[in-house]
Amino acid sequence: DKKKPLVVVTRKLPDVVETRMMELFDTRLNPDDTPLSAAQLADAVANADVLVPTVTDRIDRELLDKAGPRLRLIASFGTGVDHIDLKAARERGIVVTNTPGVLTEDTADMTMALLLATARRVAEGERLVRSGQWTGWGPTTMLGHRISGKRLGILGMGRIGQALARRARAFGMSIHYHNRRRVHPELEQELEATYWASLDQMLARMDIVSINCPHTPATYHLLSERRLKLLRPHCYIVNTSRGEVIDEVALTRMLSKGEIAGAGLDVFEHEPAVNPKLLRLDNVVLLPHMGSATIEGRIDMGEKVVINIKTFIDGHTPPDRVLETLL
Ligand code: 8YV
Repeated sequence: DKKKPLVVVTRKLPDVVETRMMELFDTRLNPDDTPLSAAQLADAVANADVLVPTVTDRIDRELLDKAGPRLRLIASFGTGVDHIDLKAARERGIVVTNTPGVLTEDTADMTMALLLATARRVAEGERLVRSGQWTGWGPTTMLGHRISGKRLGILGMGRIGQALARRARAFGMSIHYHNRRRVHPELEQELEATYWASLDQMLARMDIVSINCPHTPATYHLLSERRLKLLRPHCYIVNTSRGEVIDEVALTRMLSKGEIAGAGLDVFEHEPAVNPKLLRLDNVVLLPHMGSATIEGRIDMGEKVVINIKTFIDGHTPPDRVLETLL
C-alpha cells in the first residue's frame, strides 16, 4: 500500500474542501485564519510532497531553496501566480498549478459592482446615511456619472475581461480593449469590442478603465505615472487584478488633485497595507481583495486544487499546470 502524500495547506479553506482533502491525502491543515509564519512555511516546503499556498504566501526563490526532495507540486489555491517564483520552481522540477475559470464570473461581477459603486458614489452615499448627516434629497446632491453610453477600456481581455465585457455591454457601455494579442475576430464581434494595439491611445479616449491582466514582470506598473497622465480627468479606474499593475503612489496623487475622477480598488500594491492618503479620499471605493470571495467560488477552487493534486499523484499532467511561457 502506497503511503499517502503529505499535503500542506497554508490557509483555512471551506470545510467541505478540507474534508475532501483529508479523505484523499495525508493533509496538514492550518486551523487558524492567519497565514503561516515564515518558519512554518519553511518547515512545510521542507517536508511536504505537495504545498497548497494562497496569494498571501510568498513562494520565492529563497523559500524554495529550503524545499525538501519530496516537494514536487505547488497546487496554488487561486488563479494569479505572481506570488510564486515559477522559474525557481521549474529549476527544481516542481510543478505549479492554479485554479483558473471558476472565479471568472464572480470577479467580473465584483468589477461591475466596483465600477457602479465608483461612478454612482454608492459607498460615499452609504457613508453619508450612516453618519447621520443626511439632510434629505436634493436635485444636485450626490450626483455621479451615467455609465450607459460610456466607453469602457478593458486592459487584459482574458477570461475575466471577456466576462466583464459581456456585463458592461448589457449596461449599455461601449467596449474597448488592449491585450498583447488581439482576440479571435469572432469573439471580438460577439463582444462588440474594439481592439487598441496602442495602450496609450486607448487610455486617452476612455471614460472608465478596468485592469484585468495578470501581474507579471511585463505588467508591473503598466499604468505608470506617464500613462495615468494620458487619462482624461473625468475617467474612472477599476482594479480587481493586482495592485502592482498600477503605480499606486502616482494614482493616489492624481486622485487627490482631481486629475482622475475616481477609482474602485479591490487590490493594492502592498496588501494588506493601503496608502493612508487613499483612505482620506471620497472619490475612491476600497475593498479588501474580495473579487472572487463567494462561498461557491471557494468550493470550486478547492475542487480544482484536489483534482490537480490527484491527477499529479496518479502520474498525469494536472489540468491546470502553469507554464511560465504562457504568462
Ligand atoms: C484569491 C485571487 O482570493 O485567484 C486570484 O488570483 O486573487 C483571488 O481569487 C486568492 O488568489 C486566493 O489565493
